[in-house]
Amino acid sequence: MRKIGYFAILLVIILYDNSFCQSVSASRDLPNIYTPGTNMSSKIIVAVYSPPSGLIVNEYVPLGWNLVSANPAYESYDAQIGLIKWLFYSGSVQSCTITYTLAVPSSANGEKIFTGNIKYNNPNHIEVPIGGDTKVSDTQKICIKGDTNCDNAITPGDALLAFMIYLGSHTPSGQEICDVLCASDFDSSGYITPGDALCIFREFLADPC
Ligand SMILES: [Ca+2]
Ligand SMILES: [Ca+2]
Repeated sequence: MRKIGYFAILLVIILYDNSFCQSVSASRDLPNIYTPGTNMSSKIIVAVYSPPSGLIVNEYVPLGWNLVSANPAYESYDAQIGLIKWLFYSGSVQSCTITYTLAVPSSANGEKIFTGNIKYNNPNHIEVPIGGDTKVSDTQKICIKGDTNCDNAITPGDALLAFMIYLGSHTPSGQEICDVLCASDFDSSGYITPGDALCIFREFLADPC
């Protein structure tokens, strides 16, 4: 009897889990840098795990950055709010890479933000943000491994800052003069971990990892 009870609980967990399982995800891939007065291409990688009947992809690009081309073709483009919309339905809802090109104004400078979301029914309405890159800048920030606070010296404070970023108790604002996330990921693993913080501290001690 107890086994049946466990089985029932397990079944409920599986069903509950499946009902919240995301069947589509999307991730943006921006270049590292943009050049004012030229075209810039961006990608949205759409992964479909279980195809819904329809899918809307909304991408908000910086205002004044006009759309030059898109593949696959977009459904609508509103330059006033910088919204490009793609619509996929029935057989066309499948994993794909959307590529689009924008004309960067010659007056553009600083950091520019990209946001977006995907919408579909599964069977309830689901809206999730497009993940991946959200920012592009006209200048590439310098990354000195371990110098997380951009002061050109490696100190215990840098190790602490990397550890705080790992804990989520500090989020770089993007206004820093160096690339803080790159500096914090000491071993270039793609993740900021306590090991990175430790290696930064050992770098300060002149006892490198
Ligand atoms: Ca420092
Ligand atoms: Ca790392």
